Amino acid sequence: MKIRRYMANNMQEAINKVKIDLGTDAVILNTRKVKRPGLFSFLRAPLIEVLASVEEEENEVRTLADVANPKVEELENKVKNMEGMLDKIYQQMSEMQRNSSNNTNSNAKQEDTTSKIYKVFVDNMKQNDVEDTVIDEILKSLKEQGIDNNSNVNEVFAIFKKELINRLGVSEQIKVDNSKPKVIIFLGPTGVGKTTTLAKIAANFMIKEGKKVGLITADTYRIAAVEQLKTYSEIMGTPITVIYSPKEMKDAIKKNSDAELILIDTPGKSHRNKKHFDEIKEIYRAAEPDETYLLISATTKPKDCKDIINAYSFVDNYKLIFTKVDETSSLGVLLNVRELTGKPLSYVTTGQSVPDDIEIADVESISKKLLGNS
Ligand SMILES: Nc1nc2c(ncn2[C@@H]2O[C@H](COP(=O)(O)OP(=O)(O)OP(=O)(O)O)[C@@H](O)[C@H]2O)c(=O)[nH]1
Ligand SMILES: [Mg+2]
Repeated sequence: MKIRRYMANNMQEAINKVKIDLGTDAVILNTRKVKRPGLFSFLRAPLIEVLASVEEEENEVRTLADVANPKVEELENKVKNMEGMLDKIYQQMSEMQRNSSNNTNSNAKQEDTTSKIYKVFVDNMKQNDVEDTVIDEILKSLKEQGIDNNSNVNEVFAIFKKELINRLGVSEQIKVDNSKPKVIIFLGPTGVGKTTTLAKIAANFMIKEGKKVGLITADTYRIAAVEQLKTYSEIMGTPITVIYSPKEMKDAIKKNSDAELILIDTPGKSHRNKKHFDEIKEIYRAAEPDETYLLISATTKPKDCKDIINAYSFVDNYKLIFTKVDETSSLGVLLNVRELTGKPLSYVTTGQSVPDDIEIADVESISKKLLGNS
């Protein structure tokens, strides 16, 4: 991937520079205002700095399914850390088992070892902020299945992992429906990453899968919000329709009827403010989406998660996207929310870069992470 930095007097000029230099496949990674150098710089408008990137290999076609994005090395390191961590646990456990069998073979000792092994994984889930009620459910389920008395570390790990994989369910992603445009709406609390995630998904489908994507934004409350999505849409060369009232939604969807995917961005409105939040409901109802994605940050506190889930209970069917998993070392929120809602996991986002920092939610690796203590 080629990454370049551009300075310009305004956004349009910056975008033109990016397009000329990197072509229309380029993607904006970041924009910011920069103070001009010099004594009287405060008298003049700031410069715009744009960081843009383009894939270097022309024929390289990757899909989201490839999960392994340019951060393969980083992921490999994570896996290595995980393996190291599990090795450590195994060593601790084996030591414990040896000691207990050296001392005596009594049933009491055996039970002690068993409960210590279970405790390691329970503690690791707690460290990952898995809620106590969820852990109780897991232990209850193992008991009911008669698999709560194993003293082999590998087997206990496998038992917990299987239970977590089952609980996290099958991860579901956006699929293009060839017969008609699929209308998809993105909902979630303020600043959770709706616009960025929508841009990542749009870019992945357009650039990597060659699909026709239409963008609609109902977020006209902040100039910056429309600009943000417009910038992405210009770089990707796909149109964006801005709607100023839910009444305009139907026409906006019709206007994009030649697209395979129509992605709708919604404004960040606090669910604590009823009047503002009612607008979100109106936008949602006007869209009559085929699919809805609720975004929750992996850094959200448990109590706030519950409030968010309650607030969005007006949506019958939605899938879960967890954002900002790069900002936390504990993934408990993913399991807690899944337990509370029963809704399918879909994607996780792992950083600010468009389009790379998004992955399919992989329930196996999430389960391993929940049982580790790295
Ligand atoms: N670290 C990290 N930051 C992210 C991620 N996704 C989005 N962000 C950042 O979070 C901030 C808010 O992102 P937006 O996409 O504007 O969020 P939004 O939900 O559209 O915000 P509103 O429209 O104001 O509600 C930006 O600075 C993003 O770069 C992520 O996965 N990891
Ligand atoms: Mg937004």
